[in-house]
Amino acid sequence: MTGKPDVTGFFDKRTYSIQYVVSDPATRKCAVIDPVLDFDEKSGSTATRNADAILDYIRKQDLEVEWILDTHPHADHFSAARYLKQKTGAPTAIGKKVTEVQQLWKAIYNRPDFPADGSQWDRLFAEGQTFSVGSIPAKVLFSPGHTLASITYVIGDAAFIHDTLFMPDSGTARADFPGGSAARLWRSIQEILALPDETRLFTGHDYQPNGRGPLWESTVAEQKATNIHVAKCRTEAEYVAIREARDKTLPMPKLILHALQVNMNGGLLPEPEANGKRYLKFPLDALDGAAWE
Ligand SMILES: N[C@@H](CCC(=O)N[C@@H](CS)C(=O)NCC(=O)O)C(=O)O
Ligand SMILES: [Fe+2]
Repeated sequence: MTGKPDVTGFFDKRTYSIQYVVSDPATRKCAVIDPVLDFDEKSGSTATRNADAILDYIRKQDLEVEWILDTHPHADHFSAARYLKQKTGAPTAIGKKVTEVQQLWKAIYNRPDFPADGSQWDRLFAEGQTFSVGSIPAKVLFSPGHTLASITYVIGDAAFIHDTLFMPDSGTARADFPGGSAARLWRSIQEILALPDETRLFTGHDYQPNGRGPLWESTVAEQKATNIHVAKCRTEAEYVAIREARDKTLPMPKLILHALQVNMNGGLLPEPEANGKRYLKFPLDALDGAAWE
């Protein structure tokens, strides 16, 4: 048994997202984390370029997909979990609290019949739940704050922390989406920073501060020493003040209203109407107080 998975990141330039293939060299089993389904909001076109590149890599590396995992219901892109399930037959999973996010958003979209029960995924992970990727032990930590349902996957010596900490020069994720909380994000970050210093941390976005090339891997020790939002904060109150002030200046992600209706449905696009076309639904004046571009 090895506790050190191979980790390959796939950077999506359109959304600054990092998608991961995490594999066990001993058994060639792998998990895919946070795959992106491409979407162009200007033309309404969808595509599977990112997901197909991941499938291509998996084929070339002779890997077998054991899990398709999401860290949280994303607000800036569609999840390709359903597409990858259809292609590989592997089970999809997300954190159990996704049902609370579904409750919130079914009200925002006024969809009283939407089943907010998590039945759109094969597995809903509870806090502390264990599973494995091949022979590598994996564990789920609840990491709410950015969203209510956010989780961290600790797989061997690697933690997939998505939108909690970004790279040290980029700080931390925002906490102002419906159900978000800066104080809870601070506590989730402290839990991640309590992992062993050498733990490899893989983030979910890299917004490339100062135009540098994309980066996504750090360690607990590096984050503790140099993360621009965390290293200088002594207390939760200090962090919350910095986070909330910054969040007030951030416009909503350009795809938040597109993405949540798809992602609360496990990445399944709306069913086509009688003419064979799919349609999205947009609430107006539903996200009060958001900064304008
Ligand atoms: N400009 C991006 C913003 C995306 C965004 O808000 N990303 C979230 C993660 S889903 C975040 O935490 N951003 C932190 C920041 O922009 O400082 C978009 O429109 O998609
Ligand atoms: Fe996010």
